[in-house]
Amino acid sequence: MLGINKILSHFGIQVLPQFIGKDEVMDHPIVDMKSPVNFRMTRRGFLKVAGTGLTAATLGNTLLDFAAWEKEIQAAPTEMIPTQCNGCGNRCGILAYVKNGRIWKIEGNPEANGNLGLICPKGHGYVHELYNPQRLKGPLKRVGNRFEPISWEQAYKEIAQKINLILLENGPQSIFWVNYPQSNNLYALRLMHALGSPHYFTHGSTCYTARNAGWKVTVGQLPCNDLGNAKYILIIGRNPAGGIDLAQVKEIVEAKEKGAKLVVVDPRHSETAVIADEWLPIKPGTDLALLLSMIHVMIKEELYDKEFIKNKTVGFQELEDETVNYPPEWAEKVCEIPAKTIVRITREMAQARPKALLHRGYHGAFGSQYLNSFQTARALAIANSLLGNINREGGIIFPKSAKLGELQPKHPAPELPKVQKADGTGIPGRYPVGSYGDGITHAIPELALSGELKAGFVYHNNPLRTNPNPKRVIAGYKKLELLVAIDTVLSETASIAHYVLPESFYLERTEAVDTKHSGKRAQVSIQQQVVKPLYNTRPGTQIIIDLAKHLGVEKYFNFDIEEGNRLRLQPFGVTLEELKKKGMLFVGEEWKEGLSKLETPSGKVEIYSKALEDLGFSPLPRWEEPLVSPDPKDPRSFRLLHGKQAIHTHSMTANQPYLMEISRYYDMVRLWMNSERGKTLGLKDGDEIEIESSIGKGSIRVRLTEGIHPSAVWLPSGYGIYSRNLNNAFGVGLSYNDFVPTLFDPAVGHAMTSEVIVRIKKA
Ligand SMILES: Nc1nc2c(c(=O)[nH]1)N[C@H]1C(S)=C(S)[C@@H](COP(=O)(O)OP(=O)(O)OC[C@H]3O[C@@H](n4cnc5c(=O)[nH]c(N)nc54)[C@H](O)[C@@H]3O)O[C@H]1N2
Ligand SMILES: Nc1nc2c(c(=O)[nH]1)N[C@H]1C(S)=C(S)[C@@H](COP(=O)(O)OP(=O)(O)OC[C@H]3O[C@@H](n4cnc5c(=O)[nH]c(N)nc54)[C@H](O)[C@@H]3O)O[C@H]1N2
Ligand code: SF4
Ligand SMILES: [Mo]
Repeated sequence: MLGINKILSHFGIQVLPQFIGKDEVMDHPIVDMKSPVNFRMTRRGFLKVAGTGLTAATLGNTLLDFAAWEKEIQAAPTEMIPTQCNGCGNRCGILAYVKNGRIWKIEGNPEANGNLGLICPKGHGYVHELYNPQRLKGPLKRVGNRFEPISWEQAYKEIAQKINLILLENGPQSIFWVNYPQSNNLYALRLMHALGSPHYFTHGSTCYTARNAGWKVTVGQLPCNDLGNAKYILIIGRNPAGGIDLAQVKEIVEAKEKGAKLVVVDPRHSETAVIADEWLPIKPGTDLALLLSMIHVMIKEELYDKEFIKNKTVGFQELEDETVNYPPEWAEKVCEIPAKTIVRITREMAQARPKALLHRGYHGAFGSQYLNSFQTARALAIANSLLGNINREGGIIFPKSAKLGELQPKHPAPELPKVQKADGTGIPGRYPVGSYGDGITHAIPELALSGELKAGFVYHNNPLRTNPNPKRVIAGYKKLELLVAIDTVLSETASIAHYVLPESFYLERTEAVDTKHSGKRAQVSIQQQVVKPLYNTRPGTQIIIDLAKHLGVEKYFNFDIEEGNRLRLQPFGVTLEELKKKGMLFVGEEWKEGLSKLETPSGKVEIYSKALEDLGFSPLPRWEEPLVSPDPKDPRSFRLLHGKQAIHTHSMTANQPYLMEISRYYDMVRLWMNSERGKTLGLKDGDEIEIESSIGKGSIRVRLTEGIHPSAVWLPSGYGIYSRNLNNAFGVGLSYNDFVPTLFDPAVGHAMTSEVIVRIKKA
């Protein structure tokens, strides 16, 4: 295994100097409140209202007659338009109701695979952002230390001029685009390819790339869970009731009602642990040890599916040889789950197989957290394989996917770029197991500081707040000759951009047709316009097409959103009109049980991976310590964990007044610490503490609880906003990213965001 030097030095870095402070970003007088992009009402605006005759007195009378007003509103006709929520990446199907041209309410679309008719609190809260006066109202250009309004045409012209100059001087590989993984990502990718750049990124390296890589190497693709039909569900560090997945929660509840058992392995008593039959508070970073010893028990007691192992896997013998080293008594010492419990739950799972599954995971435990995350995901896939549940009812399933129609041949695709991706994803000797499609987004600052990247577009992403080590990220993004942010508000990232292009709010725009494949039958879906845009904003797809036209690559973008959507739907035999009426439609065949050839080199489950061995990595999951661990002799030393609360999404909802009010009301902006550890530090519940890591420090109030492993503290991840333009969120709470150094896992390149030790004391 490659050592720490590779991890820290790949981009020529050490634990990093802080070039400039966050204060510098905060101190930019970002929006000139007196300019026409004013967020307050201008004198002219006031006079306009006054001119309608609505004087204070008549307004007063209107307000007094509330009952009449309410009656009138209730009686007004409503129109229902199905669309997709944009409160987080789940993009649930919703039905939006409009009255008098305003949003009246939203409901879950009962047809939608991903949410089965439900909506979460973030979804309800985020709707109100449509009317948030802090929204961007038109394109902005940075002039010195302030923003000035600029027309779309002029913004496009100036951006294109600058990009073309940079292309001429530095070549196409100096330009990048960061996209939230969403429906128009193929258009953004097409734009980068049209310009000759391979540099398209998503947020994956701070979210899921280790998990995806583990599954991909082992079974060829990322599968889903058939939770609704499972009899035994073991969830390791996934919290669908807090890191919301509505369909999963519904399916878990249904399975439980049918008698299924739910076991949650989480150092923290999560929202999902609340509904579990058993909660196993594991020592963070040691899930690999638990899995290796569960595998040990399955093999030793011959509990596994012998036929599946014989016919559908390679490397079982090597696995047996390796896992003799991991008896439950060994695992107990490492992961702190009693050996007896490990043996019992393994036997129970084997009894229930093949309708027993270990959840495929997401972010929290092994998405992008630890040095051993990739091998943890491999061990998880292998443990499922031993249960013989792969693509079986009630097990781990390969969902049916819907491959969208192509724009070509009508609109030829640009050639693939000839240059390699500078982040090294997919390249032997660099990050060969990393996802080329996602890239290593948190390497962008390094690549900007080294001069390899010169200009970039950041679309629906906020790396200045959502990537680790903000001071380094700020330094990197500030070094760019051109930064264009496409957002709906002045996020941290938008606040330092040279140009800010305002995207229409999701309810104001029709987007590229999307596919959903979380269920047993694929769906196509559409986000469509529900209300007219309130301001001078445009849909993302339109912005991509407009940019292409100005950048001289219009021949690849000779279509509009609607034509693109019709072409996308072509393979499915459904019309755009039908889709618009329903919001989502099932397409393609129903899922069927059984395994044919897998997308791995051997076509089978690769317990032993020759490909990994050839790349210099362990071909089998082996126990590997986390990169760093708290000092057991220091009462102030903890591992810093983080995670979702059901009412917030990443960095994008903290500014929402209703959602933030819930945070305040329930006192949720606190750091979780084990009560016993708190006592040792002389702390009482609610006390202010100081927290410090090698790269940052801050203070926050503490929540003392039995519900967290003593070795760790846990920070809710939706806070710590430092853009002054988001004044409802500004300065509330902390972000884990303020404490996490810039790290790159040697195989995948993920950010290892839980490999951070903090010291805590009473403030
Ligand atoms: N409310 C809300 N829901 C969301 C999102 C959101 O922002 N807000 N975002 C969506 C996205 S992009 C994602 S990636 C998912 C994330 O979904 P999850 O991965 O479920 O969410 P997290 O809160 O990151 O982590 C889940 C749990 O992992 C636990 N954990 C931390 N370290 C360890 C460990 O070492 N071992 C084990 N076993 N457990 C550990 C945490 O205590 C936490 O309860 O949520 C999606 N849904
Ligand atoms: N602090 C913090 N960091 C995190 C996480 C976290 O929870 N907290 N989670 C990690 C995980 S799991 C993930 S997946 C990543 C997510 O990382 P990001 O994608 O950067 O996270 P978001 O906060 O969702 O950022 C979205 C940005 O898009 C903007 N936005 C919202 N709606 C629209 C829209 O309709 N159009 C446009 N153009 N912009 C819009 C928001 O204003 C915000 O600035 O972050 C990772 N890092
Ligand atoms: S989980 Fe909630 S916020 Fe996310 S898309 Fe669904 S309803 Fe919207
Ligand atoms: Mo994520």
